[in-house]
Amino acid sequence: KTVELYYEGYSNQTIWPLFHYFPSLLSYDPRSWTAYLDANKRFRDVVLEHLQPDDLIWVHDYQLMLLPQLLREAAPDARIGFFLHIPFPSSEVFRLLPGRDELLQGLLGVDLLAFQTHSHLQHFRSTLLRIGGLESQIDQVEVGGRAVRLEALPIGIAPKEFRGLLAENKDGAKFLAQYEERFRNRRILFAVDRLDYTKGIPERLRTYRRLLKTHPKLRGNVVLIQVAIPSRERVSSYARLRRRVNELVGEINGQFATPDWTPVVYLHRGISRAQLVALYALADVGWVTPLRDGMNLVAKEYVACNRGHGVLVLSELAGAAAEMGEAFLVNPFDEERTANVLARALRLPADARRERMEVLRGRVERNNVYTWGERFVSYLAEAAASRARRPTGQPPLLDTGAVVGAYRRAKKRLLFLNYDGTLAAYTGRPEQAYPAASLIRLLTKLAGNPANLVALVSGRRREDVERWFGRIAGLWLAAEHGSSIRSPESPQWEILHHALTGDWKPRVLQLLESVVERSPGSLIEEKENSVVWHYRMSHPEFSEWVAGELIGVLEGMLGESEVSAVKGQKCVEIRPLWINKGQVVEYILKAHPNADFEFAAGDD
Ligand code: GDG
Repeated sequence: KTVELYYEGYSNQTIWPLFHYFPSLLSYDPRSWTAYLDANKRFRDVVLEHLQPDDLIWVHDYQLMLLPQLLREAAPDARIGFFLHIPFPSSEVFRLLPGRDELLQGLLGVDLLAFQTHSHLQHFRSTLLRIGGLESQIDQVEVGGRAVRLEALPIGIAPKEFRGLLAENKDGAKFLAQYEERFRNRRILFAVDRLDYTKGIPERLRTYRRLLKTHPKLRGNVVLIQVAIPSRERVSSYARLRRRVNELVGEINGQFATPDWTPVVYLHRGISRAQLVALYALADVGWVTPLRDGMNLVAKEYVACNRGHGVLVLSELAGAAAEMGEAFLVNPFDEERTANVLARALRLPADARRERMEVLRGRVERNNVYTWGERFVSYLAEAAASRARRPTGQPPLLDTGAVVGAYRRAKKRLLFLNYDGTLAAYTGRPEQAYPAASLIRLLTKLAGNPANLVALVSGRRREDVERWFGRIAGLWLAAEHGSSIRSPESPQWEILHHALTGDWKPRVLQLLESVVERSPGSLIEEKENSVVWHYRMSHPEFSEWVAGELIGVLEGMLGESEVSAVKGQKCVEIRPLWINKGQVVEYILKAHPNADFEFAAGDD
């Protein structure tokens, strides 16, 4: 039951169609999600049973996208990599997936995450940003202080093993001789795919029909050999496809065949590897036109086995197209143009065919499956080693044991704690980030210890800080980045700096209002000494660009004044230059020169 819901269900009726840009074929049953989770957990349990300290764990493909994080939770130090064999879709398509957030989290449990192409990697990054709210770099993303390395590692084949079958006296060579005899004087177009709607088989057959219609001279002189291996036959969309392909083959042969010529030779079954390489070697055209494909190995196998006389007609929607620019690249949905490209490819002089094929072959030889595997494994080992050293881009982690020891030994401790992004996570709107009851309890306990001086140093307005934390006994409060401070003994705020006079605020507010108009979802926060434009809820890339533009305009506008624009976490704050949280530290240190433990936590 689990296998059916997990494999035929969530894997092949939900993820597969969606990741190949067929949202209309997506079907989703909530029970299949439970089964997917269950199956991934079972894989985890088996891996954990066998895991040794020096192992590398390499997880493959879309059926196991939850496994990395499940493993990470159970074995935090494990070295884990993941390779996705199918495309990673654009974020707008990924958005449609039930379970999308869990899948993203699941994948991010790795040290190394690799895709077939740079485009898939870019789609993943933009999905992280738009759906997960996570910024990333071209080759890595940080998740909770841990770096995840991102790579595009196109898979290859084992070219020599394929070609080996064509050596003298080998089975491949024998089949080739038979086929040459059988198809003498005819040019062969060859296609082999799993019978899958992503492979573009009906489109190819229709294109072939068009080719025969518009190029009558080809009739009797070309043969399309289409091998379609039965696949996932219990899924209804596959059964429908099978009927459609049968009909088309029947129609074309019925319309064009003559007593001594069959236009389409159709095999609905697998063939031996020896027969396969013989057909690759024979074919004048390798016709590889999926509607979407992670890579497509058939294209590479054809190139490896071809004797230099053939041409590769390749869909630009296959991952392989990124590395195979010397092929004839086509859009398989455009049947008219594809038919013309085929006619042109068949007319191409032998020299030009050989030239293209040689370049392609060189690349298939070099980027083979062994170099692919070695690269993956060495990148994974590197990524895991740098995680173990320290998370990239971050200051070194504090040694918790040492901090706790120093805390225990100290007689007078000073603790400076920032609020947003430090004690509370960022939320869409600033007012939603109120403190959890557990945080209030913790601060009450810390501040209640007579050996501690705890100061909450926030950028927020006095009212907010006071409303949330004003009743905690012994707690120092600092608001608006340290422009005012309140000691626990007095209910009065002490102003470290008085608000500036001058007309900067109305001018800045007017400018910000126009920016809010252009960036839906963004908002303005007004404080006594400063103004903030928040854009966490706005379009991530556009608003980042607007923030840069805004700072430029503000710099010109504020010129030599005492006020400047500072970029914060998804916000731009306009405030007097002299305001900074450091002055709170200075103020308190001066009053407590005997402190023997000073601890500050903040994110800005
Ligand atoms: C996934 C991704 C990605 C086919 N017919 C016969 C036969 N084959 C072999 C071919 C080739 C393989 O099956 C098919 O590989 P593809 O890459 O074309 O496609 P998927 O199965 O969809 O694989 C794909 C791949 O993973 C690897 O990362 O390229 O994009 O979808 O090797 O030769 N072999 C034999 N008889 C057949 O009739 N012996």
